[in-house]
Amino acid sequence: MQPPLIIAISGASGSGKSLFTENLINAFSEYHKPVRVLREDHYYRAQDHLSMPEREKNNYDHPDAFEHELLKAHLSALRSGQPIDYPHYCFNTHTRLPDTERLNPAPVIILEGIMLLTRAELLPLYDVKIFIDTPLDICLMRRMLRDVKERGRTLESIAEQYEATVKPMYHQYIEPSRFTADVVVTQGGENQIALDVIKSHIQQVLQ
Ligand code: UZR
Ligand code: MG
Repeated sequence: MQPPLIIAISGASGSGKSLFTENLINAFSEYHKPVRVLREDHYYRAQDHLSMPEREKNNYDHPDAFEHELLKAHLSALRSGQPIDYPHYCFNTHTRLPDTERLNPAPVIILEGIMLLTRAELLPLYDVKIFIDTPLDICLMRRMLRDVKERGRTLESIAEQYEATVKPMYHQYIEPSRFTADVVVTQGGENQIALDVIKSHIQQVLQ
């Protein structure tokens, strides 16, 4: 079997990574599941040994908050045709859920996450590197709406996190990682031309 095509999609929190990924997968709905998605969020470190207040104080916008060693091992496994035990993470309790999910390799693997392009040792594992470049004020607005609705946050806690880590860490880690990308996508997850370009690249590989 040919090794999978691995596509990394990165950008700020709220930039439209998940939407871009979703729209890309939908473009392949007529195929028989050739595309598998892995989310970097699932690789946030387990923090069962910490108290809730300690977990709340953690900097989740730093590359070290992720178990990239495990992600790297999983990518290598998928490349060599092995299945992985995909972790699941809970944003309310800030730690891993007890159960993992057995995932088999697929011809195309899409990875999405904020710090994917910040680690030199991960870059050679990606075949295509995409950066979703959305103005930070738009990212913040989306993040506020989402985190209240889906992640059980208050506006106060979102504002605090934004000032303390999200914004400074974006400038320190995520923004510079843009220059490692093969493709920079403006206008977020619904940029149809960008979706078409990536889609035809994937189709070429699938043939
Ligand atoms: P996306 N995050 C949490 O709020 N709690 C956690 O336990 C783990 C992560 C946030 C994190 C980051 N930051 O900005 C965001 N903070 O999840 C990344 N503060 O997720 O790319 O889906 O927005
Ligand atoms: Mg997302």
